[in-house]
Amino acid sequence: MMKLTRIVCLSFAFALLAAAGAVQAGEEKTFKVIMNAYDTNIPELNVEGVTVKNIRAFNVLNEPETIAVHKGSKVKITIENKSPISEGFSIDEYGIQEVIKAGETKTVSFTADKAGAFTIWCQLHPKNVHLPGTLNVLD
Ligand SMILES: [Cu+2]
Repeated sequence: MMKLTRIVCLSFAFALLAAAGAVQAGEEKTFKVIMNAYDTNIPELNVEGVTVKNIRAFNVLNEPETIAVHKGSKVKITIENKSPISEGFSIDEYGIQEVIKAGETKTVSFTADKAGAFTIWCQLHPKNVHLPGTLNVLD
């Protein structure tokens, strides 16, 4: 009876370890980024023939707020563009460069195989009209 109990406990512990290992190796993380335009007091901007008035920043809102994953994770980011014009979504170090049209949603998927803090930015417009985001890949 004692012996049987020990065997059961051991196999349970092993199953837990295997599960923990599997979660780390193939970890999949899903994020949502919302790009939006906010009214401010600076002069109008004409982009793609669309005049945007009183707008300074095209903000990047993340959900959850911080995009942080462990190295080796599979990352899926859904980007929704609520801005009145096309917006770019770039992470240079990962070779990601997307254009999302006004009102559209796109999804990018990649494996986070490089550790570090990487800027998420819009390649279509001057950097000073945007608040950039960050992808954090933890070693
Ligand atoms: Cu932009």
